Amino acid sequence: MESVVSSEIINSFFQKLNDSLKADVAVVGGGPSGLLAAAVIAEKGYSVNLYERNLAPGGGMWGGAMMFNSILIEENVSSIARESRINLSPGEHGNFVVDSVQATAALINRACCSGVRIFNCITVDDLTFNRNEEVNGVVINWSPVLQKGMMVDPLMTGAEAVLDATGHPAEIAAQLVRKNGVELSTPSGGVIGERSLNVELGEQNTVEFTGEIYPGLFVSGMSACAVAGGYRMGPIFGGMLRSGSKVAGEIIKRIERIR
Ligand code: 48F
Repeated sequence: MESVVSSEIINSFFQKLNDSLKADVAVVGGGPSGLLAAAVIAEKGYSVNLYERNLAPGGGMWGGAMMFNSILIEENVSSIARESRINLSPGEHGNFVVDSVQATAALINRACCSGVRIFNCITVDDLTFNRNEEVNGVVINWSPVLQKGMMVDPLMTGAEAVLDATGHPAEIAAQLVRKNGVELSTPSGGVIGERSLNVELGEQNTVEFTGEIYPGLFVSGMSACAVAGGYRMGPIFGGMLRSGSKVAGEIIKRIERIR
C-alpha cells in the first residue's frame, strides 16, 4: 500500500510537469494579479502554468494590511470579484470590505478550477529567448535549491507569453534587463522602480502600466508599477484584479497574433 500511495503521487506530478513543458502562457508569481490573469486565460481555453516560489500561492493578499486581515475593493471591480466568488460586504464610502483570507482562497480556487497548472515551491530564475530575441519560456528550479545556493542546473519550459507578476521587486523584468541589456517599453527603457505610496494614483498606475514591456514579456500588479515608476498603492486590491484582467486580454491578443 505504501508504494501505491507514493507511485500515484509521483505519476500524477510527473504527468503534470511533462504536460507543462510547452504551455501557451507562463505566469511567474501567484499573487492576486497573477492568479486572476492565469484563471481568465485558462478559462478561454489556453494552457497556463503558474509558478510560485513559496509553499502557498496568494502573495501579499493573505495578511490584509499590517496583518489586519481585511482589504478593500472598489465598487467598479465588484463584477470581477463576484465572478471570482469573493464575498463582498458594503463599506462606508462605496467600497467593499473583503476578508483577505476568503478572497485569496477564492482566487486560488478560481485558478485551480479553470485548469491552471500551479507549481508551488518552484522559482522562475531566468527567461529563454527564441531566434528573434523574443521571450519564449522560463527557467525554473526548486525554491530550496536556490535558497540554499546549491549548484544545481535548472530546467526550462516553453511559453508563447510570460507574465511577470512577482510584485514589488519586478524580478523577471529586472533580470531581463540586467542580463541582456535590452530596452523595455518604459520611459527610461529600464526598470525605474516604484514610488512612495499614493492610494489613488497607485491604483490607476497599476492598471495603466500593465501590459507587454518586451516582446513576449508582460507585467501586472505591483510589478507593473515598479517597472514603470508608478506609485505604491495601499491595501486596496481592486487595481490588482483589474490589472490581472487587463493583462489576460493583452496576452491572448499576442498569442492570437503570432499564431
Ligand atoms: O506581491 P504579490 O502579492 O503580487 P501582486 O499581484 O499583488 C500585490 C499585492 O499583494 C500587495 C499590494 C497591494 O496593495 O501592494 O503587495 O502584484 O505576489 C507576488 C508573488 O510572486 C512570487 C512571490 O512569492 C509572491 O507570492 N514570486 C516572486 N518572485 C518569484 C515568485 C519568482 N522569481 N518565481 C516564482 N514566484
